[in-house]
This record gives sequence, C-alpha cells and structure tokens, in this order.
Amino acid sequence: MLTHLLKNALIVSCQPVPGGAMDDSPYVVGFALAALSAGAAGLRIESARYVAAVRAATDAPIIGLIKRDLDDSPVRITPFIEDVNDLARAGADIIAFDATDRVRPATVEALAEAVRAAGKLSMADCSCIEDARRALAAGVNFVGSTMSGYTGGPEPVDPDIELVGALRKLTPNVIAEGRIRTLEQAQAAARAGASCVVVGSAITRTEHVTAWFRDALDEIYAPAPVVLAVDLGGTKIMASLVQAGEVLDTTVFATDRDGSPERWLAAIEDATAHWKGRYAAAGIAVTGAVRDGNWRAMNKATLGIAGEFPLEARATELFGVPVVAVNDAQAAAWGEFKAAPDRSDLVFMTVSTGLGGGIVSQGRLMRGISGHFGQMRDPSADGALLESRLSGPWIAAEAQRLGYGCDPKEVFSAAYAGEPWAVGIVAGVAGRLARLCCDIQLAIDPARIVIGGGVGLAAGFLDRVRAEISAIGPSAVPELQAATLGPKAGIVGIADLALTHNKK
Ligand code: ADP
Ligand code: BMX
Repeated sequence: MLTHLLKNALIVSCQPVPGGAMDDSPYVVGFALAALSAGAAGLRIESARYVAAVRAATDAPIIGLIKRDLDDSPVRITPFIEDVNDLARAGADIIAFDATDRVRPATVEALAEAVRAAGKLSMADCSCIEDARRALAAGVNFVGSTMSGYTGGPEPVDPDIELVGALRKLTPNVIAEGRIRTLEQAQAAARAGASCVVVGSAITRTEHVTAWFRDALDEIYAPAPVVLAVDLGGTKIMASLVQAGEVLDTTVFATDRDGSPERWLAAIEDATAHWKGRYAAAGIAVTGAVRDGNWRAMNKATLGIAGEFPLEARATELFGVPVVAVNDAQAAAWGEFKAAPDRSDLVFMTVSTGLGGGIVSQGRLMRGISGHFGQMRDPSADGALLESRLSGPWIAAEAQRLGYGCDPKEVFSAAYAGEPWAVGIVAGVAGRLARLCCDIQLAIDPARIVIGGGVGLAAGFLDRVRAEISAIGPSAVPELQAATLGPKAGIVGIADLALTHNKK
C-alpha cells in the first residue's frame, strides 16, 4: 500500500539546519503541511520529536530518521535499534537507516529486523550498489541513494543519478535522494528509474538556498579580474592590463625579429614588470599556430619561431598566473565579436606583417588553424602564399623594387598624394584583399568581415577595397568593417579568452 502511495512521487525532506532559526516544531510542521498542500506525496522527518509533531498534523506517509554524531562510528542516520523503536512510536511509516559497510553499532540486518518487528517499512540509505545488495538481502523495502558521496573524499556537488539507475536494476523500490537541487536533476532521477524523489535543502533549508543565491550574485557583483593581455606580432608586441573589456594601461615595443620565444617572453616580462601583482590571469595572442598551448610558425617569414614551443606552460611559469595562448587573429576575431552589441558572426582579417584571420561562427570561436587565409595559395601568382603579396613587408619590398626605399605607411601617403607607383602598389593589395573577401563570403557567408592590422587599418584603405569589390561585382557582396577596437582587438579578445578558457 505504502509502496503504491510512494510511486512516481515527490517526497519533501523537512530537516532544518540544526541549531538554526527554523529548528523548531512549528517550522517543521509548517514546511511539511505546505509541501503536502502543493503536491508532495510524503515527508522525510528527522528526530522522534519532529516525527511526532508532524504525525499529529497529517496522515501523509512519513519517512522517519534520527541523526547522531557518534564518537566510535561514522554512521549518523538511525544507528541504534532504540532509534528505530522511538521513530515507530512517534508515528513514522517508513524508517530510514544508514546501510553503509562501515564500523557501526547495529548491523543492517538487525535494524531491518527491528523495523519489521515494529510493523513498519524500512529504507536503506546506501552509498553504493553493494550497500543496496546487502540491504535487500536483509529484507529492506526501499533503497535510497542518500549516502552516495558521504563516505570519504570530497563531497560532490551533483546528485548521483548513475547510482539511482544502478539501484533500479536491483529493485523497483528506489528512492533518489541527495543533492537534488534543480528541477532538471529531479527529472533526471525520475528518468533513471527512481520510484520517488526526495528533495530537502532546496525546499526547506532557507539558509542553504539563500547562500546559493548569495554566492551566485557575488560572482556577478565581484569586480572583474584584471588580466595581463599580450599581442605578439611579427612587427610589434603590445601588452596591456585589461579589466571587463576595458584597457587600463598599454605598452608597445618592436618585436626583435632575430629573437626566440624565450627572448620575446623575457622582453614582455621586462616591459610589464611594474604590473606584477595587479593581474590574476594572462593571455597571449601570438602570430603563428597554437595547439594545446604549443606554438609554432605557419610561415617563418612572418616570424621565425623555431620548432614548437610550449608557450602556455612556459609563460605560466614566468608570470606566475594561469596563461592562455591563442593565435593573434583568432583572438582579435573574438575581441571584435564581444565588442559588437548585436554579437553577429564574423570573419576577422589582419593585414599586417602577415595576413591572419579568425572566424566566429554561431557565437563560437573556431580554433585550430582555421582562419589562416594568408597560408592559402594565390593561383594568379604561381601558387605563392597569399600573404607573400598581401602584407606590410610586401608593400615595402615592392616599393624598394620600384626604387622607393620607404615603409608601408609612407607608401600609403604617397598613394594618397597621387604618386602612380604608390597608387599601383595600394591598388594591387586592395584588389587581392577584395578577391579574398569575395571568396570568404562564398565559403563562410559571414554577417560581416572585420579588417584590422597596421595595413588593414591604414587611412582610406578599406574604401579602396570596397571599390575593388564593386569592380568585381560579386554575386554576394561582403559587408566590410574596420575593427571597432582598432589595434586593440587582439588585446581585448585574448583578455576575455584568458578568463573563459581557464574556467573550462
Ligand atoms: P603585427 O604584424 O606585429 O601585428 P601591425 O598590425 O602593426 O603589427 O602590422 C605591421 C605591418 O603594418 C608593418 O609592415 C607596418 O609597416 C605596417 N603598418 C603599420 N602602420 C601602418 C600604417 N599606418 N599604414 C600602412 N602600413 C602600416
Ligand atoms: C601569418 C601567421 C598567422 C598570423 C598572421 C598575422 C605565422 C608566424 N603567422 O599568417 O598565424 O595570424 O601571420 O600575424 O605563421 P601578424 O604577425 O601579421 O600579426
């Protein structure tokens, strides 16, 4: 009859925090009646005093238990035969006891027998499947997952749904209990085969529920951590302190192109030494490919990184905080994605020492070597790497070849002054980028293509690229934007990734 009443049901455990403000009969009875009025089929009540008080107020099924802290046994739930008798006299219908295989005053067999002798049903609070096997052999009526996670080691956060499923293979009379806090967890327990589900703290421990909400809010209200963010490119290194997307301080210096990963890291450490102690995490965005924290060049002409370097591990040692390393253009893609109010998907491209790229698709940053457009082959140039003719160094080399020894910035100035040799160089670069943008649109169809990098952000350059796109007249016109974060896109992106990736 009781097993029938407690089938497919919710049981509410009304156990106040011992010594807490609600630890008194009127509150326990109040919680019990409130739970029953809202559809609970049964109650779990601790102590003979509270069982008697609740029994006086309702005929609903009560699982009774007594908790004790013993000096000579870790068993806490109904350890003694006298406890069984006290609970039976107080009016419990089902008597729960610890059924774990530990040093204990009364055996599981003796307790099960005492419950039977008192004319009540028994519930074995188990920590594992072996506990349940023994308890069922001793003739208990219900097995519960109550003790899972409480017999050694750190206490888990989530309920042991797996144990519920395993218990169901032994008997249909399975009660899921322990750490069930959410509707989804209760449903998962039911799906796993529990014939009823006990929810306690989440309903009747105001102190616990309050603390959960308090902690959740503290996480949000706490000041965002400060991150050391580094963008290491083929020409320059930028290092900043970033907090919640705001750049607090920045330093920029040239990349020693004859250096090595150790030397670049040492230079960064040196340049940021005065920030030590101010940041809680660090992120390094680097030119080149990053996989599992290891760094290597895709094109040594952009930066000569020899072999594969354990960047995350080494930087963690040097900076003394957790470090996340990501490709520079991918980090910039993420920075631009986070900075846009509509959070629309994008492809980012940096036209700089090399030609890098990053893709955010369906709100996720694509990792691995995705976005390395500069490494694609240019069929109109005998299969040369695209970036070998679409980057700052090519502009400088081309100017040199034509007899003008000047840097890309000066080439742009000359082009805007109308000097034909420079106009030709800029038109060539703009045309190649325009064709690449059209191809990317066909391949990925992003909502926008965001352009950054020293060359990409040169005044007037994007308008030239747009004009070249119009001249192509593509079947789908890409939406081009300049990086809203300018040269700081990578810095802002890697600062965010440094925090979110560490959480994984
Ligand atoms: P990195 O490649 O280190 O990330 P940048 O994004 O600054 O660095 O790109 C460096 C390349 O961009 C160099 O070839 C540099 O000459 C060129 N560049 C920098 N500023 C300008 C500018 N204002 N106009 C044109 N080219 C520029
Ligand atoms: C190169 C490649 C990319 C990088 C891009 C832009 C290397 C060393 N780098 O295509 O990984 O994203 O250059 O880098 O292989 P930057 O130095 O021009 O900013």
